Amino acid sequence: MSQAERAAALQRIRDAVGEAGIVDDEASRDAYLIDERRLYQGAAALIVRPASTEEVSEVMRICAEAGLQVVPQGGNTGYCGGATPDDADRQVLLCLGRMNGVRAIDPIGFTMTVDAGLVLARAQAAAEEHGLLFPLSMGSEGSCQVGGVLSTNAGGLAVLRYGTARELVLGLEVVLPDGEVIDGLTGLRKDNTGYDLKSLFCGAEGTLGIITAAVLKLFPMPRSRQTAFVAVESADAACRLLGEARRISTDAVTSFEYLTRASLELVLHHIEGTADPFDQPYEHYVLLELSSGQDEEALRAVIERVLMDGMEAGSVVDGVIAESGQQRSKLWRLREAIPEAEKHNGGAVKHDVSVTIDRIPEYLERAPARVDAVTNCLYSTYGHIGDGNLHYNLLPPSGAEPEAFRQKHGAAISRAVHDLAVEMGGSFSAEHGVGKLKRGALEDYKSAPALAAMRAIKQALDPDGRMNPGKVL
Ligand code: 2HG
Ligand code: ZN
Repeated sequence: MSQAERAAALQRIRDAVGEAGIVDDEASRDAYLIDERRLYQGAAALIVRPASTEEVSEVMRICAEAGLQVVPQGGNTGYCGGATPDDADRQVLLCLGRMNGVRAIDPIGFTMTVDAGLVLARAQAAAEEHGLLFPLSMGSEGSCQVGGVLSTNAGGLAVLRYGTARELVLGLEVVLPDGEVIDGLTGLRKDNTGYDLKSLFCGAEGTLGIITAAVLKLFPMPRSRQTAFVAVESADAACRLLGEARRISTDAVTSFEYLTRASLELVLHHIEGTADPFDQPYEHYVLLELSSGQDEEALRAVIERVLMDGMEAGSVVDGVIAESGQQRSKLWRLREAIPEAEKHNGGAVKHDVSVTIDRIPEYLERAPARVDAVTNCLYSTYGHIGDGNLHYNLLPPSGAEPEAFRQKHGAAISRAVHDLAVEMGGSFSAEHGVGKLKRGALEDYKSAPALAAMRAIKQALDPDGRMNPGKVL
């Protein structure tokens, strides 16, 4: 394809979406071209923001004819550079943010049909207006978009109870690389007719097609919620407490987050308005949240019982139960602000590993020796241990320059952290996906037959390799 032909195709895209659908202004372009963690400076021939599925389809058709590559992008909050284009001549960055409507809510079937560019917090609010719950929840919910969280199969803070993004989808509308549209916007709970295409596009990170709309599962809004911040005797005690909390509450545990003293200290040091809930330091903490259809008083009795039993068993050493919505937010802030605190501290070499829940203590016991064999680090360890998911983040020792530390040791540290997770039957990426950052790891750790199957699927749906090239595979 000649320069002139490419320019003509780009002009056709401009005509298809109109002026409002193009980001030309230099100052605005970086918000799309640089990723959330500022790991990559991207480049694109055009940044396009279509307003409808028809426009997405038209853009895809033009790109297919002209051999242009397409990188889809939601709220640009991903951790692995999966939505950052890297070719100023051949790549079109396609952002879904203008497609942000709620198409329908079905209060009988408990479903909601939304455009892919709807911000997650708005999806939650739309469900709430009908007294219903869309439970996917994460730190970035004020800016990440439904299409992005589905494409990356994001996790977050309530996976233990409601599952990851993939598990919250009933149907998808997807535009394929050639512009054809799969209209799978069904609210059917049962449809056992062959390959589960929606599950394929969830987690594909835009390498197979573009999710333009989804039918999401909704749930009854819990009548009560109880939150406790608990000091536990060890990571092993945290895991035992999880089992007990699930048993005692008959599965009312919505979130079960683990954090170490080092992570809490980062928050207390860097985040204004935070305070230690206890009058003495402990090494291990859990943030536990229950929600149910019982009234507040009944659920309060349940969480008290969980804590009391834990104290008697020796796993809980201290605890505070939120007395108000405000106190609940304060306790959550201690957990949710850890990534922000790490950033203020100069950043971290971040990880997102998983093992089965029963092996979390073993992972935590074995990992430091692996990391220390690479270099001396500070540890910020926390995560969704109710899902067996740890953010095993390593910071430079005090006095070391963060960027130099990352450059010199980042790759070897990550290898050590990932090797151990995979050796223990776990994953090198539990909830953040693969993108560009962990493409090498996928190659290293996935089995040859699994990789071959993934490549065959990619080849079948995107034979020219034009969808989000250089990501995942
Ligand atoms: C979280 O659980 C996010 O807070 C971010 O997944 C983790 O910044 C991180 O390492
Ligand atoms: Zn996380």
